[in-house]
Amino acid sequence: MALEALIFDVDGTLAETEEAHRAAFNAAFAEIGHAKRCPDSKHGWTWSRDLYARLLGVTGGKERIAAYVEADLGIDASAAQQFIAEIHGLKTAIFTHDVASGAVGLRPGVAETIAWAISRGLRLAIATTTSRPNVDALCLAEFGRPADMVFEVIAAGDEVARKKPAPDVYDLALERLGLRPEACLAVEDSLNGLKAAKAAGLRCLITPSLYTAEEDFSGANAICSELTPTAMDRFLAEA
Ligand code: XBP
Ligand code: MG
Repeated sequence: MALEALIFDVDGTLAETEEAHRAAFNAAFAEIGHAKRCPDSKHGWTWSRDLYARLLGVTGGKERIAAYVEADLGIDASAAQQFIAEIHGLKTAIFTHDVASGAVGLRPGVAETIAWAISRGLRLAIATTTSRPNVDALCLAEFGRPADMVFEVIAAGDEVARKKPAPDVYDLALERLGLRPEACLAVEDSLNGLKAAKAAGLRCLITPSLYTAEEDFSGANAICSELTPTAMDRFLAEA
């Protein structure tokens, strides 16, 4: 079946955003004054790169905070849902502010690949675990246009019941596109994303990112260090 649409992941794929997310989490923890709200913890509510690399195994910012609260503080996250939501709301505000300044930037080749897709009449979609405000802030800063002026369809984390590696967000993108999985290609950076795309019946091209370079992508249809029009032409030629 001919390729009709590209469905992009956001964090780590369109842009190396996870260091900006980590900084925003840490700034939110500091601002909320967690020490006043929770007992001291062995990590002191500061997520180092190594700790964040481990926490990224949990997709979704709220879910990630909940996993940390339970593992680090030994607190039942279900009893801290309002506190977690408050932290995550502040974190998202800090992240979108930082991204809006243009501090993150698209990964090399992404803008050219999107232009390549448009020139070939391919439809463009997003399937991401991150929160919609983050997608909007990134697109406005990096494409100079709102996200829905760049991508025809956007499926974001909080719109579905289960986040990646579940297929839900890809299923939602396919439903909104009105396309079968065989007509689309997912572009991802992580094993959780690869699993989600495959579970939705999609072929998946992987561009490993800062935090996923060591992951096992043996089930991917293609792996390339950078997303470029040449990589896309090669994928189509070999598909
Ligand atoms: C990556 C994620 C997100 C981000 C943080 O999403 O798992 O949770 O790390 O964003 P993807 P939120 O790679 O699917 O784009 O705090 O908004 O969840
Ligand atoms: Mg990603």
